[in-house]
Amino acid sequence: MSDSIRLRTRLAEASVAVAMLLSTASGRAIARPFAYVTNKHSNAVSVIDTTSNAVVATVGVGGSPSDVAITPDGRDAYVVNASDHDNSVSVIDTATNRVVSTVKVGSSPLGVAITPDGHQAYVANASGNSVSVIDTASRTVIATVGVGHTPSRLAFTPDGAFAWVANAQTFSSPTNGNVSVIQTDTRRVVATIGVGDNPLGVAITPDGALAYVANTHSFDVPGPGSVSVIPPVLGAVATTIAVGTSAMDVAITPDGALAYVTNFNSDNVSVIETASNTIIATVGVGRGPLGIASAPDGRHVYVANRQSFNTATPGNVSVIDTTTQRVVATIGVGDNPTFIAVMPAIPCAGDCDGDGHVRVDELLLGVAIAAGEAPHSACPAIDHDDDGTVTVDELLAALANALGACPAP
Ligand SMILES: [Ca+2]
Ligand SMILES: [Ca+2]
Repeated sequence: MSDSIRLRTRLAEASVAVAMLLSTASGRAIARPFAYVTNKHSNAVSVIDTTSNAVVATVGVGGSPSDVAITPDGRDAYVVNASDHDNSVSVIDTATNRVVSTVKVGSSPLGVAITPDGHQAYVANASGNSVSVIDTASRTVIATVGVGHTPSRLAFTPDGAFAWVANAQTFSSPTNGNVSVIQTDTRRVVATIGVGDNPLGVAITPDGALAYVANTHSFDVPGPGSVSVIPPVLGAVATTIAVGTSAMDVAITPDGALAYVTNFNSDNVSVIETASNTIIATVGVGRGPLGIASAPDGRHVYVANRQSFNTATPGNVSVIDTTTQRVVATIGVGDNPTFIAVMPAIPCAGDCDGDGHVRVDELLLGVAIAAGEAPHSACPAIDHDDDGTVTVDELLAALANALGACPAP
């Protein structure tokens, strides 16, 4: 028997088994991405179920939690604790919503980002003028990289080759800022790019073509915010877009089409079309919008409305529909919500349409692709390791997802 006939025989047997087992399967769960919001004056993180927009957990962390990032596998949330008493990162296990590790970093950590491969977390230490590199397996600091003055937030290029660090310079007066570009394999700063005043937020499009930096103007003096648009290949600002007062953070939708910028002292969000780099909408949100993040499906963005910079005040999160550019929900959280991260989509083997279920027709399509009777493009999700071929193991993984559930979230 040839290999191809043997494979087809096994696939035919598998598809019969699938059909029989599915006839008795029930109660499959839908993937539920969760959003993690830091509450600076509550010393806690609120966990929002994005399918219901309800707060499902509140996790105590260190003092003055600032930024939060979630590993690509969705298992851990890294929260930086900016308080002088802490200068640490709390690692939250997202399955239990408990802090499982606390890692000491540099002085006044404000920003955190995780490499696309999930192996390292980079933490920007605002008073330390440095970036701490944490190995996520051992949860220890393995390197410290000197950067510019008052590093605030950071982002990785999609290939993980570079980390972009926004250096705010100061939080008090308008001061021209810059971005340090760290080459991740050597952990050296290979470029410094001048931007606007007091840059804080930084995000890079999924295709790596453009970086967006939100320039606050000043944290203490409300003033005109702007966004610097930088093609990484150019290594310099190509376009500057005027936005609202005190621009803080920027989030880009997964399709790369839209960039959302929070304007802290305008109580609104500027929506930039990346193809034209023009503002296509301005969305009123809560008071003092600061952190912003897109859901993995790109249908909604989540805005942390901090309310006040210094006074402890209960805050909330605005949910913006990215089709209508309207707020569709407001969620009460803790005091002074500051930054927010939404779990990435966890790939589900065999879920061709990404709805969180593997149906019989999706399994049979997978079998047809494996047998060469349907194109790979008909369901890339069946090729779980993305190597171009569909193996029996991948079909069985899809079968397991059909019988049980797609992986959490
Ligand atoms: Ca499906
Ligand atoms: Ca494969």
